[in-house]
Amino acid sequence: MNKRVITFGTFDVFHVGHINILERCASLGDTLIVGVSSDALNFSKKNRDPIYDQESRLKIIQSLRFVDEVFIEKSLEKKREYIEFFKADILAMGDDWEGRFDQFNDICEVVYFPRTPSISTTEIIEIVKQI
Ligand code: C2G
Repeated sequence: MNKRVITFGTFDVFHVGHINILERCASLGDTLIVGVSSDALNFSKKNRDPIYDQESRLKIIQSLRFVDEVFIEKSLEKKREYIEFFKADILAMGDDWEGRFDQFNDICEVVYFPRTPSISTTEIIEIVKQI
């Protein structure tokens, strides 16, 4: 059976932590689907605009060889709809979201991977600001 894996993220200022999680997600199945947070969703979560706009972030994710399908995630509340629409067997996320998506266990397997230590978009922005 073709196993379909779905994951979500902003993936702003793309870095190796993003690659690691996407590679891990891809290793769980045959098809990897990635929901990229819209600019508006990102603003509502983080209270700032992303550095790269949603079309650029989508294009970067789409160009990765282990990513098969991409779409813009418009609302955090629509996870169940997205999982069903894309017929995902597995939802995988980094463990900063540990426990937050367990409610979807009734329609798919929910997996959390450890975050890559010592790298984040926020830290990169802070470092660049100081240069
Ligand atoms: N990540 C990671 N290691 C890092 C940084 C990020 O494993 N050092 C993972 C996160 O755990 C997440 C993914 O990379 O699974 C994307 O991270 P973000 O771009 O920060 O995404 P976020 O804003 O958490 O959006 O619906 C959920 C949201 O869209 C997730």
